[in-house]
Amino acid sequence: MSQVTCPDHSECMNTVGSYECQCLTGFVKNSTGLCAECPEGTHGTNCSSYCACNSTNVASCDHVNGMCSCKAGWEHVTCDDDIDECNTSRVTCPAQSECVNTAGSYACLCLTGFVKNSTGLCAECDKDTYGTSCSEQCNCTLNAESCSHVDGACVCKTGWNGSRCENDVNECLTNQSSCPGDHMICVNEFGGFNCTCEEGYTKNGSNSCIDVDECLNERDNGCKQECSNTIGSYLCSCSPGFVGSGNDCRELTRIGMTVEMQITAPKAISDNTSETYKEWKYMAKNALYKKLKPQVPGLQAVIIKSLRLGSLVIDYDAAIDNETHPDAATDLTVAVMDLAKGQLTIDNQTANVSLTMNEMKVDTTTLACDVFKTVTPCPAKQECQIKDGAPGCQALTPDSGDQRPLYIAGVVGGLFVLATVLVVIVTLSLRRRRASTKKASAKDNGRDTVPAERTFTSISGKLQRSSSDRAASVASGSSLPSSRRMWRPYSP
Ligand SMILES: [Ca+2]
Ligand SMILES: [Ca+2]
Repeated sequence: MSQVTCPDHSECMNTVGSYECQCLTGFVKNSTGLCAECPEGTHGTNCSSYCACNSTNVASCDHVNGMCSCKAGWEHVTCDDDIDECNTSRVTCPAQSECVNTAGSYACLCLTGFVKNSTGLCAECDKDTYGTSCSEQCNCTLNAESCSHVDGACVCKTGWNGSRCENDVNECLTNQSSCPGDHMICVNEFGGFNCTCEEGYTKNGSNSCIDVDECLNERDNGCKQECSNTIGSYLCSCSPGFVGSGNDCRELTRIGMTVEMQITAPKAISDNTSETYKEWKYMAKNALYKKLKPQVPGLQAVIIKSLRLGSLVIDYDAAIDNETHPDAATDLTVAVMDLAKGQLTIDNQTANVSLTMNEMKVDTTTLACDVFKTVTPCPAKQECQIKDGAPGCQALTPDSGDQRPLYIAGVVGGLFVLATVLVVIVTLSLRRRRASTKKASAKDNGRDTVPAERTFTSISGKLQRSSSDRAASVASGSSLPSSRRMWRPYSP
């Protein structure tokens, strides 16, 4: 009996009276009678079962037993479940990226603020972009130091704020200690601030201000005469010999005089640059000022011009204010005459004073008006006279100086008349004499000219009296008698 052979993928099954070639599980008879593998999606005996696999996610369905082989990324019996690769150790994303699971797969996405570069790695956004894939444009102003590559936040440079760094910070308001030094002033500036000094102060290093000595440089002060520095400012004052305040200075009348005293002064005062000289100058000034001032309210200053040895010689000016003290010249005259008669104390040494003014030695015999004239000349139509015991300028009386031309005319006229009368008298006398001589012939020629001589004698007598009047009045220092004034034009 011959052996029956069934085609591939089939097996022989004995039947009553015959046999049958039945397809194996997973195969089915096709139109040619051969067994072919189950069509896709079916399995089992005669491929009568449908695969239960997810058709999308399945790679293949076993045609015998219907088991699903899943595509990558999917799992479980029917391949319905996505595999979260990010949770497995199989996946490692590069730096600055994160793993993102997807249906059936995963992706490594760059973190916000990073973007994939040509090598596939994630690089930080350039300075002007930010956000996911660096797709946003930064909106900061130029005052920003940087723009966050993640969220675009502007990081401001020092001195600026605001979301776009568009606002200047006023450091002078926000930070009281911006300029901590004394006398410093905070000045706000765009993007910063500056510390300057108050007026009258200057920077000393970066953190302090010191006073400016405006007096050191003429450009820094407006003083016309003296300048003295003060903390934060300066003061103008008048030089010695001037009076007033600030720059309103008026020149004083200065009267020079020399005082000599027999006291012992150190030899060092012969060097006028020495400290001793300065010290003695100061003492001399104070001594003279204290001596004179009580008598001379108009005395504004004693200005020492020089000190000399011998034993001590002080050249100085007394500066008086005639304008506000009309009696200053009179007061000074009296005070100087008192000083010349009195004593002075310098350096605890008291001695008699020898005083010289304008080469005139002032002593007990000196006339007050002579001292006064040295102190101040009288204005026109006035002259020095003693009134109430003190010298001063007094207006000339109406019959004196201002009438002088009239008096000159009067005197000249008077003399002319007198001379004419004399000539007439002499002429008449001569004629009479000649006549009587003729009449008397040679009998009597002894007549003299006594009347004429007597007249001349009386004129020269008047002249002599006038000169002695003048001498007497000069000696007494009193006002001159009118006779002196009358004759003055003819005095040698
Ligand atoms: Ca600022
Ligand atoms: Ca100053």
